[in-house]
Amino acid sequence: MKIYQSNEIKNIALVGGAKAGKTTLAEAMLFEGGSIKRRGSIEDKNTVSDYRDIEIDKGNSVVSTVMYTTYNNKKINIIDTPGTSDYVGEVVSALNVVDTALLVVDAHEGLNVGVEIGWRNTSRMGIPTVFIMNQLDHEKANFEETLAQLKNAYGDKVTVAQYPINQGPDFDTVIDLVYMKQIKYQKGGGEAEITDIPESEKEHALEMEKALIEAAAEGSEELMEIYFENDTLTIEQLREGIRLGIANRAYFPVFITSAKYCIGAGRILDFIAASAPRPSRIPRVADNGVVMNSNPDDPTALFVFKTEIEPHLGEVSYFRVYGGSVTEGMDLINTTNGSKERLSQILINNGKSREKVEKLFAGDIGAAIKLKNTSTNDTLSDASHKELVLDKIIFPEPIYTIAIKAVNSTDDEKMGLLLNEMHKVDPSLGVGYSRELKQLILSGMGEQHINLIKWYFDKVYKIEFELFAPKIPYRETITKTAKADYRHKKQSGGSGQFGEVHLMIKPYEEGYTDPSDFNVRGTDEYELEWGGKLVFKNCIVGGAIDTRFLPAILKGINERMEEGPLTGSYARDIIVYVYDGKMHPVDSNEISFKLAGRHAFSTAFKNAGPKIMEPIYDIEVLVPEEMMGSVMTDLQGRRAIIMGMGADGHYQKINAKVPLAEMHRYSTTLSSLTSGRGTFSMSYAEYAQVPSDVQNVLLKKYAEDEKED
Ligand SMILES: Nc1nc2c(ncn2[C@@H]2O[C@H](COP(=O)(O)OP(=O)(O)OP(=O)(O)O)[C@@H](O)[C@H]2O)c(=O)[nH]1
Ligand SMILES: [Mg+2]
Repeated sequence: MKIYQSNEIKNIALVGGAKAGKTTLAEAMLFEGGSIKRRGSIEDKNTVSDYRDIEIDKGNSVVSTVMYTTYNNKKINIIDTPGTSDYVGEVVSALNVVDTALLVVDAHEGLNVGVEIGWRNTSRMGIPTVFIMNQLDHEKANFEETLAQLKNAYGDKVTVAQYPINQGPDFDTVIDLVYMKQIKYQKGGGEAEITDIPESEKEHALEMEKALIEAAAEGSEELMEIYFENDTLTIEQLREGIRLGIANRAYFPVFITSAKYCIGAGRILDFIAASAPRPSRIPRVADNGVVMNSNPDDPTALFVFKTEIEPHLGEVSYFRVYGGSVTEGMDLINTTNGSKERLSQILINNGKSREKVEKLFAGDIGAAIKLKNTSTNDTLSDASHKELVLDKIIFPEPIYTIAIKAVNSTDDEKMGLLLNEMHKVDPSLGVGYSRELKQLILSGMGEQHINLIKWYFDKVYKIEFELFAPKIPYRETITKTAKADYRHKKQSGGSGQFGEVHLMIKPYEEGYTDPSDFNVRGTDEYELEWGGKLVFKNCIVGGAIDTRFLPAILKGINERMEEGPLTGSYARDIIVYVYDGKMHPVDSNEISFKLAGRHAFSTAFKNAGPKIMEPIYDIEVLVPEEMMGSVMTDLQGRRAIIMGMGADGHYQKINAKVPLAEMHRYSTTLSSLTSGRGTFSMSYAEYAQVPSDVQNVLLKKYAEDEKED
């Protein structure tokens, strides 16, 4: 394998909606680049990209696949991503390490939700984007309509580079506006026939070329001047303009293909090799502010963007080189966690087939196996650059949570280990045991994401499990002041137990004042592990209780705070004034005061207008205008408080505060209300008191559960 220099490398990701043809297009590109001799297909379950058992079983991509081919002396690294929106974590990690996105649009579906999500991700991350309109061979393919939709949604910067002469089942010929030639492809790939544009097409082609040249001229001021002067650009100037325009996201070319018949894939490689941004165009910043531009003269720095566990091989860590070069056998330091790693082998992949290489230069993508202590998002650097920690991928926040339990409790431990492994491979999947809820919680991007876990447990690990709605982490608090006292007294044989505590509790709020009738002698403020505060005040006068018993009283109160008197949930935001009590010269001890403190606190709590609090989330929903009505009605049914609404491109954005208890399976509901077009994100906002009708329901349920136990 030839070793490619930094300026001979291009990195692209295929993104877009499910079934647009990304995997098939990747296959066609590998074929045209000469990396494979035969093209596989989704139907025959033998593509390079969809090689995993789960992908063969489901007939679509589930995780991203790293591949490469070569064209015109360039190495083109291709990452094929899954289109199903629940697998967006894979798309985000791929977009983090490529310099161009190919956004694949299905020519008969037109602008669908997959294209919209692809566009949103590439624009949010500022990735140069090329549209590939695929499936031009489809009997319902409609180039003009699809183009109009793209222009309408994303503006005139969407400009055609090619248009079809014969779309539909006979599709094989295009007019290429960069070359100003007609290209007739062979169905199945191979050498295309390039001829002059026929007379009948000339006028139309010139008109279309003009739009392309205008768009390209906007690439730089210099080109703009040349264009004004000469009214045209030379092909070199045109290419330069296209290159600059793409890199700056000022221009989004549209190419057309039929991946199924291998039409157009070679031309795309040709275009990528010539005009797609170089690796140096998209820098990665390090924690210390150093900007890594994939420069081969910089110190070596690798960023791990993906981890996979392969049968017989173990952990495979995919990385991009952001500085210097990496050679086989090199010793590196994982600057994220400080451990040493040796790259015993460097691999480059085409799906499941791999070859060893001796060296990779900055900008390139490769893989390492059997690293000892390295995960996705870690940096591996030259040992003399311990401070070089590259910016991490920010994975989307999970929006779907579910509790999981093995049917057979002997599987519990194995299940926990497997889930942790799955999290390592897919950081957008959250796994954690909640001590508070006493449930193992999975969180992800939607029901389909969780279904992947189901698939692995059913088909591969043969572990039976159940899924439940996760419990809600309620809190308890008080709304008014109350006093209580408790005497703990026990006389059994020898020494007895005695402790008496008088206390008052009051809701904690910022800027509170102490009542004037107490003489506060000491204040301890605790930030509770589960949020909120406990403030403990010693107001004892005349030595009614020894100070040495105060920690025991606090302990008793703390125990009750951990298991609130209403529903057993954590209590928060309470000030306790211990102002009186009694001791016995012989029988008083810590346990007595702990119990007295605990009981006095419980009684006071029940008389202090106790309230259940629930977690509230900020949610942001994006929906097409015409679907606003049904989405709003649904939100109102979820006790949502609408905080704002407004246009966001072609969408409406709704910001609302919604109780977590009402958000269960919201992603599934939103998807069915909007035919998959609505998306949302959510993040924890605050705790708020539940309305009294909800509180009554919760109290009743708690009482019933207690009875059952
Ligand atoms: N007619 C026609 N069918 C195509 C074309 N490209 C792909 N297909 C078919 O469309 C279906 C989906 O193709 P894939 O390549 O799996 O699409 P994808 O975009 O990778 O889909 P996901 O992995 O689910 O995101 C398969 O049945 C393909 O054979 C094309 O150019 N023309
Ligand atoms: Mg695919």
